[in-house]
Amino acid sequence: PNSAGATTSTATVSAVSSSKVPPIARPLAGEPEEFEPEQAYFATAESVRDRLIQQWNETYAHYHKEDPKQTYYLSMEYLQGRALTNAIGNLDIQDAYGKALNQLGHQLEDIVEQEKDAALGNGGLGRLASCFLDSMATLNLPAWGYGLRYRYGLFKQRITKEGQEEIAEDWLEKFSPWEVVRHDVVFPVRFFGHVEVNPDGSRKWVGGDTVQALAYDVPIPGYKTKNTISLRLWEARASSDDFNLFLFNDGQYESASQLHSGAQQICAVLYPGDATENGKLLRLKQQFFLCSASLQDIILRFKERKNENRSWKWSEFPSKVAVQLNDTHPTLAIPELMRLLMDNEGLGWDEAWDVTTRTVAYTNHTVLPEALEKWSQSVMWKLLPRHMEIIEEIDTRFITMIRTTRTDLESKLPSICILDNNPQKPVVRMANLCVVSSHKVNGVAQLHSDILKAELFADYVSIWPKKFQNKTNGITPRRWLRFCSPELSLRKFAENADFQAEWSSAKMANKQRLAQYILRETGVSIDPNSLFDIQVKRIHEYKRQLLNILGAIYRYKKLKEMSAEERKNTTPRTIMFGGKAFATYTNAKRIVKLVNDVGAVVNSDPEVNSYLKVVFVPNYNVSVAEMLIPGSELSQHISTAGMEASGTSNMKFALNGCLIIGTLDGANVEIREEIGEENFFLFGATADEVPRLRKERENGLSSLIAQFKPDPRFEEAKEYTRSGAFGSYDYNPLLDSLEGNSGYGRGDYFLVGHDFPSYMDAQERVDEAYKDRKRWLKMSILSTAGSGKFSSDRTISQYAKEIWNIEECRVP
Ligand code: 26R
Repeated sequence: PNSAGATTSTATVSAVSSSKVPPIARPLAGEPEEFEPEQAYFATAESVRDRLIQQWNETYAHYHKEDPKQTYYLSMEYLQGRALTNAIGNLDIQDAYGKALNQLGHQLEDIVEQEKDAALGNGGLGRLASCFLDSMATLNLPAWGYGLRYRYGLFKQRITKEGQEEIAEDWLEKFSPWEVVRHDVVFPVRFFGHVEVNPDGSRKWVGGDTVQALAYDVPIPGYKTKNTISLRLWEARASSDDFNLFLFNDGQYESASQLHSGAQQICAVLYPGDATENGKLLRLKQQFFLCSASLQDIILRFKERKNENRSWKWSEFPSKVAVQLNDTHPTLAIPELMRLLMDNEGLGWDEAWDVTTRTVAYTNHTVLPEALEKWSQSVMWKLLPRHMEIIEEIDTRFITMIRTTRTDLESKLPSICILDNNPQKPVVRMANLCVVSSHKVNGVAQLHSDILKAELFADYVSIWPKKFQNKTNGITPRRWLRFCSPELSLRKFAENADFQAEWSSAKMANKQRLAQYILRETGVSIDPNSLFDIQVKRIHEYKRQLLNILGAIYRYKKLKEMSAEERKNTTPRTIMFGGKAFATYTNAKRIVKLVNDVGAVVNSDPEVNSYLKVVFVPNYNVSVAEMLIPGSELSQHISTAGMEASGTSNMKFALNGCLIIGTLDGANVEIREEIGEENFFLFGATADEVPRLRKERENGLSSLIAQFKPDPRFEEAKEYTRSGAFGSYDYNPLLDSLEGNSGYGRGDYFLVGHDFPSYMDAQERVDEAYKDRKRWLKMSILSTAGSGKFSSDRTISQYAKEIWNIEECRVP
């Protein structure tokens, strides 16, 4: 880290004479007075970056001196969003920078919009990792984030007549001022090859292909502290000896550079499609690449520190190192740590296993069976032969332990052992490997952790009762309140009329800003006096955007049937949707199309469009969220109970004084507890009812006993859609997934039909509550006031204490 600031391409000049304003960096070409907004952004960013680098160096010098235990957070995803506002805010220098830019004829608010989002993640899990880094730095915890530097992040979403279109997101098109390439930090990572047995019986992985992992460091500033930690992102490079100069000079350009392009593929995109075998192999390579490079780095740092004080033992490793696995994606860290300890450092199995299991902990983020990773054994043997030997040995020893000490669990072995040897498709169950090898396993909300213990991991709980914990997710209040809604956070909460008026005008200012944004991005003009109702998250059937849009369709139909007089008694609403559908997820893409089609009809219907608008906000990402969330009054978190592990946008909305309509799922349960049940619009089946309800639906299908009786309002909304009210696109396949009486779907597996009536009733309660301004404002204030628990500072303090066993190490 001491060479962190080695090269910058800028000269720093004092933009103005006053010593109170900071120098804005000057790109080599151009005078500050003539900057276009983009140049002004890069110059400002570099000036801020230079400050961060200084704090960064101090932080690592201090860590080096104190040598505390450190946490290494391994994640395939980070959704950092923009960095400039956050850095300026955390450094607490917004006034000075605002002033400096003003003197050059710019507004800070406009300049920050020039920055492209770093979107190296999909959704909740990636954003959580980024919030965690912010909290680790703020709490002065010695910690690092490790990830991959994807050349293209999550695709950009464009909406056309066909629905969602995906476009490559070139976030590095110009360059990122927030990363520092570390040419001195390079590790080799091997793929394929074979295992050699040495005369002494020890084993070594040799042959195959080797690529180089090169580090790029991104500074993560804490809030109002000097501590600045690193997000280290690895990039894959071919080593220069792999370039065949002979072939190249012979005119065989492609063969000559084959290995180069092979290496470049590894970090080319986030989640390459895995429909093909090649795609699957590439994803596995990505995961191993992250794990191997990070662990080599961690071990090297440990040895360097230790060698300074002469004698030490490997058994001390877990007192200096905690590794946290963000879901199963970095599971290969487990066999890789075992391999490095045994094959490189000469430890025996027992000692290596002791070190590994005391070092690694695992967080589960989902119970959806399709998201529980299983890798083909044959692909693994080919790509990582030594790791497969180690995984087999872990499995064998686990099975032996059960057979000798827990005969009562023998019958469970087929589901709890690691290797699934089903001859049709032998796989490695990554979650099982994580549970067996970690000292702690946690879920991300109380309900989710309870479900893990009662269902998915129940048998393991009886083996290791103390291994399982809950760590309810959180969000950083810096990015998600203070820096995105400066007005709300400036006030202490209260309940008097003056305060309510201020509260209301702060919200109105945010709504107006949002309305302008919507007009600019979609051409739809929305009324800031209507109720702003928002659902933004990845498009997924379990998250039930379909429930929301069918509710909107029903509302539209009823408005059409009303007289002009009757309409005046309704609560005007603007329903906004945003989110990306995975490119190959057909039903999710149909939902995007339906929302857009409904919007097109409703918004241009002069009879009702002053009472209802339906808007799809394209390209939902972190910076769009920073615009939408502060302007929201109602948000929808309406997943089928038991299916959303936690949710984190629910926390961001509540923190911003937005009320929630939601099910008893994920962190909704705890949010409702904190802000009071009278301030939460609850509906729907509970998690424990879901299995029985699904059974009933199936019974209905085979016309047995307890039949499911569809709600007439639900039937009406579907029928209206099928009738072509929203255009000629064929919505039957999508709607049939809610029936279960066709070849499509799983018989309304997500219980949209079951929950529809109670959802509509809850929506009526929303409309009524909104008419009573005072009551609504009180509820809104109480939402913000009750959101304190969901700060990621609380979450991270708990990880630090209860899993990592690390302590603050504050830079003086
Ligand atoms: C490997 C592949 C199949 C894959 C599956 C699922 C890759 C990524 C995911 C994303 C998942 C694991 C995710 O984002 N989960 C979300 O994590 C959030 C943070 O804990 C939760 O709030 C949210 O409920 C959960 O869906």
